[in-house]
Amino acid sequence: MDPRYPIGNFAMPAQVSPARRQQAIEEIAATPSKMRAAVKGLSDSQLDTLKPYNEAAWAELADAKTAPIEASQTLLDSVHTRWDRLWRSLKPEHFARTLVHPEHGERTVDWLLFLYEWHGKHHAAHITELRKQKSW
Ligand code: NI
Repeated sequence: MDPRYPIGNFAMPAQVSPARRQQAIEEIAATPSKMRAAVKGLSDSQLDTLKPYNEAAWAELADAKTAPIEASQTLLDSVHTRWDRLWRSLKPEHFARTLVHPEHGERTVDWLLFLYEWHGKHHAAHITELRKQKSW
């Protein structure tokens, strides 16, 4: 397994339905508590070991290096509180709307939804897989 992709690469679901969208919204809503559980009980030095799996440049900034993890958890909670309301406010037709992603070009709102469903699981798995590997 490639440790950078513990749950594999992102792929759009083969079939998109309202129920599948709802599942993605629930998964995104659960991300902050899953991250909290994933890092629970880790020491500062164990948390530093997680850095190689973070985005390289971001991890070099002073706040990423030195801020207590609770600051990041609170940030994640806040972003997801806002985000959850946004996702749940969308009507079925909104998911087909297009946007231009700076790296991926033209995509749909559905793509963004499923990408972020994957993204939360992806980062939580970085931590849980490393904990397994190190027996933390
Ligand atoms: Ni990421």
